[in-house]
Amino acid sequence: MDTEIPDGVAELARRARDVVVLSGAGISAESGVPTFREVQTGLWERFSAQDLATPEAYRREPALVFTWYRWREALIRAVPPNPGHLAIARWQHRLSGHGGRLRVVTQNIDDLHERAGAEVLAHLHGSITGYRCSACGRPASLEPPVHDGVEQPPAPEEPPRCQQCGSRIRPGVVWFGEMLPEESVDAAVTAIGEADLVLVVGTSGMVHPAASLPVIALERGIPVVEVNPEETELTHLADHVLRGPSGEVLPAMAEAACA
Ligand code: BV8
Ligand code: ZN
Repeated sequence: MDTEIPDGVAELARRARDVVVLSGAGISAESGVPTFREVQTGLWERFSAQDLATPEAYRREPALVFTWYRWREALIRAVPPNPGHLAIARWQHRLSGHGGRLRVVTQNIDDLHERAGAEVLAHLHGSITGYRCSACGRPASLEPPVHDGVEQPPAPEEPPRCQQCGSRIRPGVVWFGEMLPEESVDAAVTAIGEADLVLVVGTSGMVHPAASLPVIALERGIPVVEVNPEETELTHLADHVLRGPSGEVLPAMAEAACA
């Protein structure tokens, strides 16, 4: 299905010189990475992602939480970027070659934007590969996990210990109740403050403070385009809504922009 982009939006894409893309889990859905809203399966059914993505859960059950992240990391490493990621990368390259820029601000902890060839300005919620010591913060580089294609995480394994201080290693992600990296938030706020077009792609707009970033664009009176198959908490902020999967909509947007 080649997606039709309304003329008004195609014109915005063509004219934009300073684009910001705010992406959420939905942009990786077509690569096969489950979004946060999708239910967990099997023995993990009793936990919601929300319950596991917290410092309390890690303190209470470090092996369970650590294993869940290692399984998610293995899954992410096993799937390719999809046409939506590739379209953003193409658009970014085209703009930087013509005196413009496209900056990516993502809530996602996967590296699919990067593997599609795009530069990412900010990972607001950290990265699945950025393991560090839970006490002294020393970065830890772990061997990539094995992905034997199982539908659910393996039996919980104890996290490795920090070589410096012996404390447990934790995932380099921002858990619920934890502050977002200040430099990431500042970079995102600055970018949206300078943009002439903001795309909000594949996010339910339920997690703060990331969800409040598009409000900056609204206050500045610059156009906000939502790309999502469903209505979200941010739909009311958008000037234009493209109701469809990002893997189909974004290539059509990039096509219009690069025409
Ligand atoms: C903080 C990393 C200060 C971990 C994540 C009450 C009101 C307001 C706020 C709060 C509140 N109570 C608590 C809070 C604060 C809390 C929060 O916002 N809670 C929400 C749930 C109410 N926020 C925090 O705790 C943040 N920190 O506020 O610090 C502070 C400090 C101390 C005490 C209090 C406050 C930290 C938030 C970061 C949490 N970490 N990720 C990990 O990944 O394991 S968030 C995680 O969930 C993801 O990163 C992502 O951001 C979020 C999921 O959201 P989405 O990305 O939108 O994904 P989702 O599954 O929800 O939706 C998918 C979308 O894709 C859908 O719209 C779907 O339609 C669409 N889609 C599907 N297919 C496609 C598609 N779109 C396009 N194409 C497709 N094919
Ligand atoms: Zn340490």
